[in-house]
Amino acid sequence: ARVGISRPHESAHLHVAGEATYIDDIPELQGTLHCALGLSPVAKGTLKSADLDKVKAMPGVVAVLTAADIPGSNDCGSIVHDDPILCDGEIRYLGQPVFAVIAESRDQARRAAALARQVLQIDALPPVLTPQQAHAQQQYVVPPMHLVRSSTEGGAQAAIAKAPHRLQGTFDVGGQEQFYLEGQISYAVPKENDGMHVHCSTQHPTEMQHLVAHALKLHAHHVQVECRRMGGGFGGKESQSGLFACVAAVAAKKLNRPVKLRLDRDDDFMITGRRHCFWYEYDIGYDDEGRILGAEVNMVSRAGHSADLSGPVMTRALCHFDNAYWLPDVALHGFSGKTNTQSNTAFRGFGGPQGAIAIENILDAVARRLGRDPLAVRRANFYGTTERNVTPYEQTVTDNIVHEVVDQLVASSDYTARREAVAQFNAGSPVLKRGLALVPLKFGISFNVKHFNQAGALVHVYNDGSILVNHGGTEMGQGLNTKVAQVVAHELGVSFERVRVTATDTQKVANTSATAASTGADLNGKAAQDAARQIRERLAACIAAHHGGTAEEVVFANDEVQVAGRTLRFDAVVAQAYLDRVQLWSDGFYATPGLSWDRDKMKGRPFYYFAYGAAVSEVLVDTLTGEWKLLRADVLHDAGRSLNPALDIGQVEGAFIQGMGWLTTEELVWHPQTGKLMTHAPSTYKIPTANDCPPVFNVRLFDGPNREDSIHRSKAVGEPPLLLPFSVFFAIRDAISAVGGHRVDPPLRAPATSEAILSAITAVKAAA
Ligand code: MTE
Ligand code: LUZ
Ligand code: MOS
Repeated sequence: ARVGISRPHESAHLHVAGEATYIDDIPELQGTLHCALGLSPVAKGTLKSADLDKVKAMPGVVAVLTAADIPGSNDCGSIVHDDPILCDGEIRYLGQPVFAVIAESRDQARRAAALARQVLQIDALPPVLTPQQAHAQQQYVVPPMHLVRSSTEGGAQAAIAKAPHRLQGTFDVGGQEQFYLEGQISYAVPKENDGMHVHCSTQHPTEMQHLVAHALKLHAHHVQVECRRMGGGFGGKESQSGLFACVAAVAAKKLNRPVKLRLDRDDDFMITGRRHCFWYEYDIGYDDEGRILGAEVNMVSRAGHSADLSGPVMTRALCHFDNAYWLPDVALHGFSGKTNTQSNTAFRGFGGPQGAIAIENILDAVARRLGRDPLAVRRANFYGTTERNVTPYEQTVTDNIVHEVVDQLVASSDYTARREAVAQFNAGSPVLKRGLALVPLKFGISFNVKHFNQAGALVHVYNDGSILVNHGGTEMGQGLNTKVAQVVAHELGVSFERVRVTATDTQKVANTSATAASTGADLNGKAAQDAARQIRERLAACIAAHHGGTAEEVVFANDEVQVAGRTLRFDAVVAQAYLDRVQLWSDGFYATPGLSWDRDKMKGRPFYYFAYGAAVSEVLVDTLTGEWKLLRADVLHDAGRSLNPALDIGQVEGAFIQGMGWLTTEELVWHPQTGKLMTHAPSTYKIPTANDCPPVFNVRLFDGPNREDSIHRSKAVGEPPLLLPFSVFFAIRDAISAVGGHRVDPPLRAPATSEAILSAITAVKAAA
């Protein structure tokens, strides 16, 4: 078997040797020019004038372009078309690109672009910066959404009113910068007869192709977009690589020279959006066991100046408020607040984490009020397997394994004994407090936009027996190409080394979806399998015709082919098939079955299946300084029958630490008057480092196949584990709760920075 086994990432040896080619490593063509963007120094207003002659006079500058230079539409919006490439007169956020400088060198372009602060005359208006402000003004980027399920007469409010206990409150969760190591970059090369070839670091080459074609007033067939790999995407290159692809292409077209646009890290922070911060208002009814009987929740996100993917992000947030819990009566309302900030976008989890952390925070608060272990309250609310198993959006949960996952993790992590030990430690330790928390997850797999759930692939078997695979997915470090190559090798019964995967290219597979929603291997793996299966069947028919027996009896394994009692080399079979004029290449296609979604009612089956997992974290908090440490984390995660356990464990570990950063150290601060993002570099924006990994980090995969017919019964693994570090946040909350003898519910916001921890401790002490 070539699937189900651990093997290194197909480019690992190139990554570690610095030999993997990223866009900036492509040798530059003669005549290449460099681009930098002039950014608005004001968050909201009207552009009055721009003295661009001053910019043009700078050394090395070849041209300065504005919106007027775009031959087609000045729009790089994805889904909703409300996103100008360059400012059209209305200033929407501080950092918005207003003009593009094209110069002989990158340094010259950047120096000239930096004149933006001096040459732009803007009539400034006060900006709207927070989700609360936008909500108060009913200013949204997409219409409000409502997900309602009523089991009780009168719905959620009636259920809350009747419930034995009631909890009302608010909660704040911050945004997060993707911080891909390779920043946004595009290199556009004009081709003959109106052609344009764009090398772009993007999760979505097809979308880039469309945006560039529209901007240049060309057709899709004029534009080729190619990406061998990204140095990380994390959702940040799903739609937002578009602006840079368009600017580079517009400049290349206008000047008829190759143009490269590579952002500086600070500019990347100032221009592009990130994970949406959320603000919640909730009203909950619950019983003595902590079971949630009714929930009415407002979720308000900071969408930024345009829609981008904020609508689908909010849909996923609303569809993940249930997490692993059955909620009979809910009324959930999603508001995507329009603010004068960068346009927020996809980030690992795509609103799912923001939806699920709200119910987790509520359950934690309910447990504190009842004086019960939060794990007991969580368990009391779990989805059942045959009843209590319909989600608020009316999808039946048929694959629930949350009970098994949690039971196994409770045992392997020694949860019960450690809960005791933590209590004992805290009883004797007035300053340092320990905290422990176990949090489960359930995450829906499929794009919540149905037609995105399709993929194509192209497999070539050359007549020397070597194999080349191309598919619509993109490689961003997650190991997609490795998994797809494994699937093809398995299907043709050949060694992994025989299969080579090439760059994603819009001229090879057309009309692809973003590599997103964790569906890369599910979709492209199936499409590549389909292509490989067709070639195998043709080879089998050919070789059976020579040696006897039926095509169905031919076995492909270990680079050999068994037919009618003989064993032939795979190469020899391929060579024979070529002589027989058998087609040795094939396309393949896949569309996820069984999906349905009514956008207006927010009901249907948006997900093919669910991925599950759970984590236990133990922390130590210094209650005088707010400093803390993760002492130990235990994870059990469901990747179905993993295609490659080593890659999947890498994804789980990476997502855990990345999610921990979101919930603890990564804080975004916009200046309350000017609207300037103050945390626009690693000096002030703190992502986790190797030192933040816990000294004990036990990560295991749950053993069990996907109940749906996914590729080799595996499950998507890219995003779901981002929810695992909720356990870190709630362990910190548990330690703070210990300060008040667990009699006061800590008002802790995320990220739980040391400042936030101290402020929660102060509040707990005051109330205790
Ligand atoms: N892993 C690495 N190393 N780099 C990335 O950029 N992106 C994540 C996840 N894991 C990412 C990653 C996100 S946001 C998604 S949606 C999935 O990978 C996409 O890839 P997949 O569908 O092939 O899992
Ligand atoms: N839905 C989703 C989407 O669940 N994940 C995504 O990444 C996405 N992207 C675009 C539109 N819908
Ligand atoms: Mo991932 S946020 O779906 O790119």
